[in-house]
Amino acid sequence: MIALSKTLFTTNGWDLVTQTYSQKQAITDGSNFMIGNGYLGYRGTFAEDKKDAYVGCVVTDSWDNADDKWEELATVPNALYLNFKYLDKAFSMTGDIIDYKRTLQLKTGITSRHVLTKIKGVSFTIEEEKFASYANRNVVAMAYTLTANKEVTITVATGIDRDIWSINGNHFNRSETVVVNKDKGIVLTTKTYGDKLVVFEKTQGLDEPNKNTSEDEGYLNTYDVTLEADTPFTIHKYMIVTNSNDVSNPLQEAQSIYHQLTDYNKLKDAHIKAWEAIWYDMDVAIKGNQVDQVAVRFNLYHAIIATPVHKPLPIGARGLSCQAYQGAAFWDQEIFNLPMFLYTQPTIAKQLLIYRYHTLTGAKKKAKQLGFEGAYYAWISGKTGKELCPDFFFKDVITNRDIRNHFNDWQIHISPDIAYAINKYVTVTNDTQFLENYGAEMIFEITRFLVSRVVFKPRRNHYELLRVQGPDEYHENVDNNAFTNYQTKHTLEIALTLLETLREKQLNRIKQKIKLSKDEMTLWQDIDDKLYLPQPNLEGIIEQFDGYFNLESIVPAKDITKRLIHPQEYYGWPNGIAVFTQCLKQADVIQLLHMHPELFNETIVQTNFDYYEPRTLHFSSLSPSVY
Ligand code: IFM
Repeated sequence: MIALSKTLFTTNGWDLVTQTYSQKQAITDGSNFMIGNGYLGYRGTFAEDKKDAYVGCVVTDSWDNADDKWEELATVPNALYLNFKYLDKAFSMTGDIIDYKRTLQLKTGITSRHVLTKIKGVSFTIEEEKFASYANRNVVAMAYTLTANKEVTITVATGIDRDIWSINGNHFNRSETVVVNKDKGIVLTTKTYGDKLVVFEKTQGLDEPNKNTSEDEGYLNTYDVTLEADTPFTIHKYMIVTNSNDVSNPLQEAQSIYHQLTDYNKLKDAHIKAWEAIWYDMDVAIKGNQVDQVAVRFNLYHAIIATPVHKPLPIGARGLSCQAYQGAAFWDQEIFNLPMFLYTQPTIAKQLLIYRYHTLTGAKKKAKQLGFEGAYYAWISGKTGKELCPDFFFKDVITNRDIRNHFNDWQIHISPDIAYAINKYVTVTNDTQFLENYGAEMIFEITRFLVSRVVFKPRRNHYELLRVQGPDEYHENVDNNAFTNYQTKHTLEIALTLLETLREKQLNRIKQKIKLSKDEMTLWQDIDDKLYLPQPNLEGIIEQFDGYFNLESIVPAKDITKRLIHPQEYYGWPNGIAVFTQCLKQADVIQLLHMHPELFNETIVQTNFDYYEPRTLHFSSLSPSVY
């Protein structure tokens, strides 16, 4: 066993193993050990777990606003709930546990648990296995095998647990129950958009229930089961999820899947084959260091299961692991997720960009609302591209007052970041059809936005970008953030090159469609010629934004934490402890140098790395990988 952390191990560079159980770890374990298939994400929880263990199945394309503030993906009732009682004592992980091992096989996307426990003098072994099917993405399957060391009769309770984890409240207005054989289905209607989500259970291996409970009792059936001594007894359960955003009749679809599900092992074999094909394209093999190996595969695994492939939808910044970050796309999607697909499964990269094309109308609306032209993409983008980032989301924990952050209207680099990704996609794939049908139009609209956003400074005879927020989110309302300015220049150059290189007929069609005038294009050239680009100073350091060098330097950056009055204080705008210092939240100038290796030589890169790294707090998981 090779240790990955104090409690996590690997044996073979593929499996993530723990033998430590702690309720305090429920949030982290639930995310680390989760399963998913891009259609849904099922948290790493156990069959008997309830809401307090953060049980949740997050479903794509189910955005709903439960509390008038956070539009987020819904979590649906848990159709894999199952537990047993012996002599009225229910099994629990907090009971007498003699042996425990939990595994996530990154190779197959199958998670399992082995437990040996004693209840009232009888030893029970539980083998539980689950996977979010890649053969049928509407299905999560579970095999639950119980063995007792003597003949006993137990009571099994299983069904659909409605009381699930949802961070910002209940997302469903109505629900109705459907019964098929001894199993149940629920048709749920979301509050904001009235979407219908259907959740069905299918149970195999149990006879007739002795109690078929009502909706109010939580949709659970109970069964009396006699276990023969030392003889494994297996129950198969399937959770089926359908959505009216995918099919016109989600109930009919769920029922049809219900009837198709006959053989657990067949479904599992097809699932394993699908993962074999994924890894064939995407695995990164590292010789020697098994910790790095499993870390890379762990990251790939989570990025893969987070990515919807059934239709153009965003990759949530936290994938489908929970509702935090609203199941929505940030710049993470283009800059951090897309490249791994670009070089391995370019059709997925393309679909992510087509998703951005579908949100172009939303981006144009946002630009207009803020007084600009073209396409200003949502900082937090759901299905339609409407800005999902609320004005207020942090609290000043000392005054208890809401903080007005400006992620939604000042973090403008999201738009050129999308142009950057489009250009990269086309450069790598040479997919001119995509460029002509979608890419060029997006790039032109993004350029229009940037052009309407720059400010001309006559005495300096150049254009600047004022009042922005770069990747370092602790410094809002800054001028000429180097990252943003260079990304803007890059977009202008892509747009100007397209004007030269697109096939004439196609270019004219796009120009007509978006009413692109000659004057506009002349202005693009002028801005490209005269956009202010911060240059390395005499020591070779690029200033992150105007005035950054005048701020207090704290090295190492972590020393700043000593200034906290309250452990949960927000570090950034308008008055947090980082604002008047050089402490960065995450890679910013280094982000620029990472994305544009053509701009500066290695000495400049090294000099900036040495300067900025000690000043960086790495308080975003996007930061260490870039450094
Ligand atoms: O997009 C990131 C941002 O750069 C840092 N805060 C979290 C966001 C979502 O991951």
